[in-house]
Amino acid sequence: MFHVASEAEIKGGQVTDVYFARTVQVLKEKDIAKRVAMEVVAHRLSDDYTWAVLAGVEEVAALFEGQPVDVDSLPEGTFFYPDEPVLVIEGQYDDFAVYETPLLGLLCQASGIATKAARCKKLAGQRSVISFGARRMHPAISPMIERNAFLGGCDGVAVIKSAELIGQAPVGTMPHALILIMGDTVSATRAFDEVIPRQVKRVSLVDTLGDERFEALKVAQALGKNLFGVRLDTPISRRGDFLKLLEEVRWELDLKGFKDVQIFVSGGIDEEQIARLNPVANAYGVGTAISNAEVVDLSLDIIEIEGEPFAKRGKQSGRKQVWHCPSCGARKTTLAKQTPEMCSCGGQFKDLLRPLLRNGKLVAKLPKVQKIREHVSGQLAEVEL
Ligand code: PCP
Repeated sequence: MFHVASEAEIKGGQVTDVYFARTVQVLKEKDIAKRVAMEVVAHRLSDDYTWAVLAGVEEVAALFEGQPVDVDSLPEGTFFYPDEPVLVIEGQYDDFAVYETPLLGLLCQASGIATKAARCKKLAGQRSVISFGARRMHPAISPMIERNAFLGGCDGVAVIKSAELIGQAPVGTMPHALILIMGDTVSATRAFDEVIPRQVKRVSLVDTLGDERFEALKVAQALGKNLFGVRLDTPISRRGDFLKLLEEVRWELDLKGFKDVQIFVSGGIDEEQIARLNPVANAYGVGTAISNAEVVDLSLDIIEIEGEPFAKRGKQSGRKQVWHCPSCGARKTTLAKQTPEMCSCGGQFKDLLRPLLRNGKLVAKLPKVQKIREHVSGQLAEVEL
């Protein structure tokens, strides 16, 4: 029905670029079986990003479970920098060659989404950032998109299936359709308040039929204490200076005693908008900017053959380790068998690349997505954008 690969097809190595399958054919035909080590690295990050968030590791573990390979990885949610190996895989090349395509697909997209979510959350600070972008992408991957938006920093996700995957309640306000069908904002908001379970915050959409300022006052007067907030998704043709519009709505709500009513904005929200609207906005619905985030340009390359360092031009050969100083945040990449001296700050470097699978058996305890989100948020507090 849908043009997507099944889990069995992905695990079965069918989602691969044909030249990998042909390479395996050649090696088998020529009876060449080489044990190699390969590493996943981003040699550059998009735009002016200095760091990225590694995501997709849980799915990579699922991809290689049962395969005769050893995999080491940075823990999911770990921040990484250009030229740092984030994952290393070792085995007989023709045993896992076809998995390069899904491996990179799982890491590149998930890390792009998690990184963008983290950047948006860094800018929004305590203000909520809700993932609203599933409708911009193929529904088969909505849970993946929103899981990584959540671990990257989003405070909630909109899609029911995604929320189930991360063990959270889905977050949503109301669509324009409800107001159009009910005929006006107050009747729609009242109906929502009468029908929807109490624990769901009442956020009324106030840009459908009339001026946001007057619509916001009407629903505030209609619902009183039951109204948690108003959402402005003002059409571009009417948006003008959106900050000025938000300030006006805030002013009138406060003037009429509705100081607690929160202002939620959505529609074309990205980092720049968040930085600009923060003085008034209390929460953001971010769609395309996160769900369609630029992928992280990760590549997988051979660094050792039969234990001997060997790599293509432009690539440093040999197995490496990534070190982090918990005291000052300094990073170091060394050959795997080397241990760095003490950090110049006096701190002790800690190794970050850890065993994930041994001969296809999971040897790492995979953290819950909430734990990964906390790991991200801890690092986010230590870095600048
Ligand atoms: C959209 C809907 C999405 C938001 C905007 C994402 O509003 O609420 O979640 O937008 P973005 O991709 O630009 O960030 P409408 O399509 O106007 O929708 P609705 O009436 O469904 O709220």
